Amino acid sequence: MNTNIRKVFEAFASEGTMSGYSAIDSGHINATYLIETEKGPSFVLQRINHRVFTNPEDVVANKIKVSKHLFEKLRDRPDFGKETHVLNFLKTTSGGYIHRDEDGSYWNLMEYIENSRVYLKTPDRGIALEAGRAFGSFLALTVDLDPSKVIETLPGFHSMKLRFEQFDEALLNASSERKQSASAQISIANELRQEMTSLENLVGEGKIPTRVTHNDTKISNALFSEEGQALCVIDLDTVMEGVVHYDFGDAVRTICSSADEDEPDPAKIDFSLDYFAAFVDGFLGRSGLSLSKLEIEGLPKSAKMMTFIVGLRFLTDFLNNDIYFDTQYEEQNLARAKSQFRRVELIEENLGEMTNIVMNVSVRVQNKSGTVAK
Ligand code: GN1
Ligand code: MG
Repeated sequence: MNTNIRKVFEAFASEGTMSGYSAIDSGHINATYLIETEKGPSFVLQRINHRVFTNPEDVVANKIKVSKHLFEKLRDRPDFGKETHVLNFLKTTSGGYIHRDEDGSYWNLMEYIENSRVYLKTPDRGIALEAGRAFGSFLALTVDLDPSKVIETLPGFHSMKLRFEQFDEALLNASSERKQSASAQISIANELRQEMTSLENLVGEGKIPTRVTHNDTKISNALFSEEGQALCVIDLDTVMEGVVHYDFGDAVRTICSSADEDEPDPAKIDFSLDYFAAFVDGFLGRSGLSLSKLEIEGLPKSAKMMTFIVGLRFLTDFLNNDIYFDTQYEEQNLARAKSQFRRVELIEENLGEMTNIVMNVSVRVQNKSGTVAK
């Protein structure tokens, strides 16, 4: 698509004249561009993939709702605008936060947070801790936002049952070549089928409270300062009602490994308990997040479950001939699935230690606050 980025940018009521732009390639669904202006601030322009997000207006409404809520909670803090930021969306010249271009594509624009950087992989334990603090704080700050007021833009997004239904359907339609190349991963998925639905059952029984969750807490969705402080959680496309385990588990998937998301060689994939301990310290110990006993107990296992569900989705997309996630090379979705399933194995091996870490940190937090998790 040969989009006129300047024209799209000018549809928004921002100050400044565009001097250049570049694509930010880390996402798998939407297209994102960094817009530079002659003298003023930079911006982030995003085209919402409306094949995936069939109601882009709802996606943007959720992003605005959550950002406004965060802004209200943080605006009076002394570190606001320095070490703490909230995404700031711009309106179009005709009002509203979405621009629809001539091709029918949907766009939204945010201010770029100056002097910030992202990591695709965790470089050290300090970043793991700060990432934990950022994603934990996000949940602590949105705890008073009624989840039913946030629109379910992608129904069943983290539903294991739905993801297995989609996998089963993909298996029925897949080519024999693709099934053959993915045969080991197909077996792993089938073996884990029962175990992986246990959290969903607890949620269904109402035993775990729902809340507003981010739902895509990979390391690249937090911004950091050059000094390594977490500044802001970004990519609010999937904010919806969920449970703490979605955000905790998905974060562990990327934060506790220094391998690429699509690293196909199992020998090159690690799981760092050291990063995990730092992440838990940030998430539970330094974020102000308060959880029930049942929520805390489910955290270690949620890392396995969320890593698995993402792997299952990559595998399903591979079987479907790569129709959902962007791919840069043949078999990338299979490589991504292999890599996630290897992480699942490593998490299983480390589950005992992970449980000790979670329990130790949660006891420390309770002792400090004088409350006991119920
Ligand atoms: C997708 O588009 P991106 O990169 O922010 C996906 C997430 C996956 C992630 C895996 C709407 O996120 O669910 O966890 O890829 N988003 C959607 O990297 O499906
Ligand atoms: Mg995302």
